[in-house]
Amino acid sequence: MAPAQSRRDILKTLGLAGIGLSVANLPGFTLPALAQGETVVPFSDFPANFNPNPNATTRNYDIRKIDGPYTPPDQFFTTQHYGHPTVDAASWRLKVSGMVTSPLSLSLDDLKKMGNRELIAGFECSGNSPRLVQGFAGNGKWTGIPLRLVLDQAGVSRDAREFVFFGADKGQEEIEWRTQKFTVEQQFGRSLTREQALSGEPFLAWALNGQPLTVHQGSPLRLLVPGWYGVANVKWLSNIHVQAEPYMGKFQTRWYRTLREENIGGVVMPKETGVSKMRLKSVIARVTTSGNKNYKVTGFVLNDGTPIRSVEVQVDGGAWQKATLSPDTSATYGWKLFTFDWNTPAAGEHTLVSRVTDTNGVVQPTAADLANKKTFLEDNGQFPRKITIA
Ligand SMILES: Nc1nc2c(c(=O)[nH]1)N[C@H]1C(S)=C(S)[C@@H](COP(=O)(O)O)O[C@H]1N2
Ligand SMILES: [Mo]
Repeated sequence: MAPAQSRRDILKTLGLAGIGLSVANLPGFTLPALAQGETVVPFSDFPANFNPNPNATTRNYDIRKIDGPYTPPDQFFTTQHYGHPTVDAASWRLKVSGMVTSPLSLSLDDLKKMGNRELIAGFECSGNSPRLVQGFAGNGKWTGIPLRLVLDQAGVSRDAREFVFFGADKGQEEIEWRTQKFTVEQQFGRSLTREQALSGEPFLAWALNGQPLTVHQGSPLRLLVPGWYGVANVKWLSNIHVQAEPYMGKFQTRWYRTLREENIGGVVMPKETGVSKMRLKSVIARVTTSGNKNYKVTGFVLNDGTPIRSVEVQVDGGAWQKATLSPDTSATYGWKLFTFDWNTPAAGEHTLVSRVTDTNGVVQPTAADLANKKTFLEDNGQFPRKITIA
């Protein structure tokens, strides 16, 4: 078993120890920062080969390091399909084209003149799972403006139905059609329906936690669709194209869908759905102790913004016990942190698992409940963790 990680070790990993900063005096770091003398108890099922940086442009967040409501920008998970495009901030423009009365070409300064709002939103990649120790998730305070302001300025035509968001990143793709194959250069693109795009919720962000977006985060501008899986949050946003017909691009209609078997009218059928809103998930992120035989379990909840009724923790298959939701993370679309006091567990190995229920009565499924899901995206199953108490 690996030795327990001390508060100082955690600060070291965060790169703060050497510059004399402590968790306590960082902004926003209230619950669940480690208190003096608290140590992290290692999970015995945490993969020894966990690699937070598998390649130059991908980063997993090590959720054991959750230290407050917001994920530090330099630790926010990151991933994309075509690598990082080169975007020249000075000549970059956000274009709005298609079925609008006034096509637009806006600089970042033009956008900043339209307002300055904050949005607290967390998200996970729809591919986040136990395999990644749930590290493809994070929570941020974003600065920007509602998408609606830009669309209103452009004047959306009455017959417009579909809003396509293109990133500046592109790649070569083979498109199969019947017996033919076409090689095309394609920009990353995702779409929203008219109702979704004009709802007032989608957001155009240029800063994360008060700092301009990094290249990883999609500088200079990205879309955020609160409550949706990460794929909706188009980075390096360069063009919004408004059209009447559904957008059929690869990342809209082929890569980001889920195949389930469902009973439809008495017949079990395959059913394919597009990845959209985040499915209700809770995750145990870490266990800490102050060395007095009492342990604290901390985790997060992500979902589509529906209020949460309860989070419960189960130890070794026993009764479900209520966890406490942190008052520091009550924003509708932010992740919700929870804690659970686990007092005087016996020495030996234990299994901990959490489950969340929303106010509609939807309960986080078990892995067994998800057996009808054939493809791996949208894995919101309960996430058991193993831990050894000395
Ligand atoms: N332009 C562009 N935006 C993109 C992607 C991409 O490949 N290109 N990947 C999406 C996916 S699948 C995810 S999970 C999130 C990741 O955002 P992050 O790197 O800021 O965490 O970006 C989304 N936005
Ligand atoms: Mo993703």
